[in-house]
Amino acid sequence: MSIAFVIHSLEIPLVRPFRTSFGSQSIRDVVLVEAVNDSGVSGWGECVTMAWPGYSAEYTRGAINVMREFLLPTLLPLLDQGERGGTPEPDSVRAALSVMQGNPMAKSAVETALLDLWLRERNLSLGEFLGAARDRVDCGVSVGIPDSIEDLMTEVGQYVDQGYLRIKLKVEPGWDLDALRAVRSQWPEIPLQVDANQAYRRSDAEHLAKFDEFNLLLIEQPLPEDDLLGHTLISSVVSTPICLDESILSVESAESAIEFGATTIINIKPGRVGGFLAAREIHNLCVEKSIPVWCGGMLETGIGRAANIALAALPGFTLPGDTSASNRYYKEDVTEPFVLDNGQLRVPTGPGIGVVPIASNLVGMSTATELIEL
Ligand code: NPG
Repeated sequence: MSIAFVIHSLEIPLVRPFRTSFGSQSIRDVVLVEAVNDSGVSGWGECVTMAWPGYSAEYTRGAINVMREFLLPTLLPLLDQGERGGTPEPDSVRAALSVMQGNPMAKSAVETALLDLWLRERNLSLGEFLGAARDRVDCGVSVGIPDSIEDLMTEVGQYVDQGYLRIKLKVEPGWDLDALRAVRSQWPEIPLQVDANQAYRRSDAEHLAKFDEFNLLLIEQPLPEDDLLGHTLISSVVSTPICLDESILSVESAESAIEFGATTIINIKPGRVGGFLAAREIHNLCVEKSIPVWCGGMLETGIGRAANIALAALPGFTLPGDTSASNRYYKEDVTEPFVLDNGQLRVPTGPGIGVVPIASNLVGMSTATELIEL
């Protein structure tokens, strides 16, 4: 048994530019990792980096480099052992990758491709493997920073009409209270939350407290990633629950943030925490500590989306995720599209992540393909 890896670089236009406090993108730079066993079965993982290090330190070209130069070669002894035992066990893959520091998105893509392959060989779905408790998940939608309040109202109106169960507004200093006021006056009841992507500072506590009047589910990541104390401090001034995203990098940082009073809700993204095994551990910790969790999104294609939806079906995911339908992002997805049904998406039930790329879409969207045989 040998495993070959193919790194697929794709570019897919977004249906509309997505602007956040860290920048704007109109084309999604996607990397798919394919792990192929010698029976020709492929497992797939999506790397959620962006082209530039705006959300976190990782970025796409760096991620490809670290996979090629370090992560895949690190797996070599494990894959050699696999000659007798097949695709390596998910825990061994995770342990082998953990000797390299950081780079959680690149690690998650490699780990997920091998996990998907391992599950397909066993005819087991990712949802079953992770412990999914439901067959559909509630979906929210994340609304980028538009050019005007008018554009915001049009975009939110479309999502409400499509049936999304919760709206998340991207905010930053200068684009917050007016946007919230406008959306709340039109939709007084809709579950609403905001995401600042680290754009505020401790000195903005009083300003953030003004968000309280809009009856938000949560304020996501108002302060920089490493400012846990700052989040604890603003929690004493702001009544709306604080939810951490960028700050939560591992089960240990999740536990620290919870114990420290820096967060009462957690956004779990497999890419940010280094894979689905780590994501499940954080979920389990949060269930034990009665901390609600929800599944974040990174503008994934159907490959990453399928896996995220399996995760979002775990019992502790009690808030709608950023797990929107394919047409929220792309005119054409790389897989068969995920279609919203009553505000929900169906958890894939096929082996592994349950979906594969459509071959012609993969070719049409491809900018580079690299074969790595270890
Ligand atoms: O629906 O996938 C989605 C987008 C959700 O807002 C969203 N993601 O900060 O959470 C985020 C943001 C993001 C997108 C971050 C792309 C990084 C890259």
